[in-house]
Amino acid sequence: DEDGYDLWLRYRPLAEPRRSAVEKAVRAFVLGAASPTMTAAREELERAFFAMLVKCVPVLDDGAICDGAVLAGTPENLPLISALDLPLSDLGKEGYCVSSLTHDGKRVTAIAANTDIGVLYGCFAFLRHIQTGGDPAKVDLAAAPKLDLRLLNHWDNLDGSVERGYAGYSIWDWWTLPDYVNKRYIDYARVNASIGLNGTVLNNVNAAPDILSDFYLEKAAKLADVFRPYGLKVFLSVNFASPSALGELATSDPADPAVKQWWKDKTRDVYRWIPDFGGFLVKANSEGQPGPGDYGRSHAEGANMLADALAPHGGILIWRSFVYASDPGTDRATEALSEFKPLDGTFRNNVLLQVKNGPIDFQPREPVSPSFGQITETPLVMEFQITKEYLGQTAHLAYLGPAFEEVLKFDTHARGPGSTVSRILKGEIFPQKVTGIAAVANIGTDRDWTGGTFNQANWYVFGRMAWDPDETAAAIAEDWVKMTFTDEAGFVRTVVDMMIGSHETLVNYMMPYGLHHQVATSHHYGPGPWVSELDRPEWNPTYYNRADENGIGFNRLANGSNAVAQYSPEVAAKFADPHAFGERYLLWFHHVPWDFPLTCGKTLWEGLAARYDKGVEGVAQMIASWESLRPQVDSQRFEQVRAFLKIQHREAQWWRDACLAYFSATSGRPLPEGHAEPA
Ligand code: GCW
Repeated sequence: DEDGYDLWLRYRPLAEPRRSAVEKAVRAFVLGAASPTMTAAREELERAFFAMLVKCVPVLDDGAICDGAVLAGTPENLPLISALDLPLSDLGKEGYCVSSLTHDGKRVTAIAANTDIGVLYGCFAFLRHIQTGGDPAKVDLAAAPKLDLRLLNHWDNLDGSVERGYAGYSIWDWWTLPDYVNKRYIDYARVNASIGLNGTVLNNVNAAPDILSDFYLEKAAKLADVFRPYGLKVFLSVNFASPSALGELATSDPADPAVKQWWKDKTRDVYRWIPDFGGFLVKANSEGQPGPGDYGRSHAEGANMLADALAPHGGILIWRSFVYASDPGTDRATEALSEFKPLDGTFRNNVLLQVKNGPIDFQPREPVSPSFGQITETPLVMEFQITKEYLGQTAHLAYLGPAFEEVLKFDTHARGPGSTVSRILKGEIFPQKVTGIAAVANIGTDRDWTGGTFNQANWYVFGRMAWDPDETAAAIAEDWVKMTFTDEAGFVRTVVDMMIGSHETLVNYMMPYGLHHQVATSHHYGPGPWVSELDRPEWNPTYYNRADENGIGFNRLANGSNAVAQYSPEVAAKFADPHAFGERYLLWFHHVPWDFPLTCGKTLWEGLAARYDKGVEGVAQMIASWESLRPQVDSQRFEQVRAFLKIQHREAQWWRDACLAYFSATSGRPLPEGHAEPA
């Protein structure tokens, strides 16, 4: 049985004839001179092939190559690499190439890069090739990451709890650090390196000021030491009011010279602890967090003060654009851009603005945030959410690959057709000195890290898309399934199909046709479309659905909140067409009568009911698919997924019945004929 701890680095004994084929191609390792990273590479190769071949593969000295040698190194640490004429100049600092070739009459595999970390990434690429059934004697891989910063954001609190975490407690044990290094920290770094992630923000954006005390910095420094060989840089979230909150100054006003000096000194301390520290992440003047606005200063004044403290050390300041509630009369969807557009161009050049994928908050489906395309002079970092706060949390199977892909491929038309979000992130539309992408992690102390096997896939797909935002969700799912379960073709097809359809299925039973924020209060679990009594208007589901006897949906057109005007004219025109994009964003942008005719010929009310039914049916189909795979999955993971799918099925019905009951009551309409009876 499997407890899932190994995630996709699940090296299991190979069966014949594959074992012999792999053994023939992997007879010995020839490795570049040792360094912490090269040691990590060597250990990974040894661990993996020992497990897959059930025998030790020897490490040979440089020069002594044989048939089946695997050479891993850089031109500097393994001179042989220079003799091989590999396309290293295209690979940059983190890229790799892995090639089967003949050298001195010997058939060898070269894993080559310009840097040690590139070699480690190349080793993982070679292992993936083997794990996914590739020919061990015919390898031809070359890749370099398309984005510079590829970050996980942990919303981990110093007391060990995780905000919006559904997989146990924080894996950082602040009590026993720095003396005790849990092996899990090393595995965490390995796993992230295996998908090319290169940075991690250790603590919650709702940041405790204490993280900047020496007491915690020493612990964070220990984690940085553990992660360093794996290319993973440490970043910290900081509380904007730290100087005053820590009792060291009377104010945290960014215009105060003492405050500026405090941050300079503090930042210098941080770099003393962590010489290659990545930078700070800040949530300011958002949901009660302090910020420059508390002192009448702008986001730019606040961000620039911190950027100035970081600049001498080469550090990066990532400022979040997730702000709202400036004025209760304003459409929340417009607030981030309205706040930051006027500041565009006024940030220091080591400031990056981190923008959530949609304009509200990680809803099952949102149109792209208008900041992508409209913020043109400040580098943007995408913020996705891996943890499924609004998507069924632990148990619901929702593979996020297609959702990420939908956002990354979206054409903003910011500089004519082809101005996709992916290209904006890569700096191809507006020049960016540094590029990046981040996602809120779903990692915790659960044995399987993520509280369920299929949640692992969301960590995996984020890493792969961070490395290459143009990869497809389907191709990545296929790799993940092969590495996590088996590469048997029928099995892979069935599971990939389940995964690819799962996000749309969830949208259908939770919030079809562009509905959003229909969740119960605060924990965000389960339906609550009727909730209307919360103090902040923009927290109420009724604020978003606007359902009454006449119709439903949020009018964001020119005669409504005019949020469409924040997009380029081409995109705005499409959003203004209710039928565009397969009616995916219909009720996001339009308030329509219940009898509004849909493309399919149904009225909106009939269509809505049909979508909820379809969502429930989609889960039933996933159950049937999964049941058919029982013989091919170990019982532990099989039973967990099966039990989770049953929960999901029950809760899909709950969503459907609760939402339709509410909309039926508000519209005064009976459930459409033929609609499934409430469960
Ligand atoms: O998604 C919402 C969450 C908050 C979170 C906030 C944010 C960290 O409900 O828990 O706080 O967004 O992104 O800052």
